[in-house]
Amino acid sequence: MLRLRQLFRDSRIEMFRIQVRPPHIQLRMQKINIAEKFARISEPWKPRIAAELNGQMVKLGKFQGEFVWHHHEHEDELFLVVKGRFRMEYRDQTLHEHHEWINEGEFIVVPRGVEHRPVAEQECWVVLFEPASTLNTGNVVNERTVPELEHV
Ligand code: NI
Repeated sequence: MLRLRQLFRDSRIEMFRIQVRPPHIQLRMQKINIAEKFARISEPWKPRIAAELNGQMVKLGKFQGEFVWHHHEHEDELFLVVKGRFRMEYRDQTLHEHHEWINEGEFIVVPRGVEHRPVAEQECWVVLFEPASTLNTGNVVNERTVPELEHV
């Protein structure tokens, strides 16, 4: 009886072992606590990589003040506000401007080619979802450009 129980236990361990995935996959499956990650970010306009999937990145960024006018030639960008709010400003080829407030719990997708500038009067926490190739300042390169993003 004892032997049988032992055998059963061993076979369960064996089954479990088969189901365990290689370490790099296990790492990807770690859950992300958004508030915890944002607590580690101090500088505004410097998004950090929280996760990657299907060639896209989930980035976390603090917005405060005015960003730069820019557009992205090839990428659509998703902005999801998890704390605070920000104003997304747009302008077309005739330089006609309009804007929209994105509040906590809301998101917006800015299509490729659309000139935009996020402005946050107070600190705002934003989750960005966009292709890995997306440069934060798009077609513009200046002091706000972060060519290589760090993980958080
Ligand atoms: Ni952009």
